[in-house]
Amino acid sequence: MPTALRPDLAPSPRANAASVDDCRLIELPRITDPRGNLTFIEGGAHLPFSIERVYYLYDVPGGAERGGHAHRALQQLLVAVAGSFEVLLDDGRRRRRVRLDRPYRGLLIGPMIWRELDEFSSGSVCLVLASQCYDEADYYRDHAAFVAEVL
Ligand code: T46
Repeated sequence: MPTALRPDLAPSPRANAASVDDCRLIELPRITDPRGNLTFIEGGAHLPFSIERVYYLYDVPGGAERGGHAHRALQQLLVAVAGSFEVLLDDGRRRRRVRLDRPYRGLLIGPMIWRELDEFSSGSVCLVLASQCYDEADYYRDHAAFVAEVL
């Protein structure tokens, strides 16, 4: 029997699991101007989702960490609209760190990716555009429970 047809080698149910490699940086439009620069984000044009919620993290004290959870369905775009911070991405198998430090660059994070935010610079602001309104039931706040779900 050809290998491709052997049922014991069929793709596992987790074959389409979310990967940290699916989290991508998006370059946003930049209108440069001597009066100051402008960047805009349109749901249909720049994001694979329509924007249902906007929130932002600010006045983050030095050494603080945010996040520490994954979402079942939520998609988000994170932008360092001021200053910089780092995002640790974790799909349960691999981890990757991304630094955000430009107001015209966003990080897209899909469902089932654990994220932790740290290394906030003084005065930094993390803008988040989200595909759904806040719903605590969408969160995995326990890392072991998240890993058990994705592996
Ligand atoms: C994420 C990172 C980047 C609300 O009531 N509405 C909201 O829209 C949000 C985001 C939070 N909250 C409440 C829930 C908690 O009582 O605000 C409190 C702090 O939320 P949390 O501890 O989840 O905040 P972060 O900064 O750790 O995480 C947030 C988002 O929850 C999360 O989706 O990816 O920012």
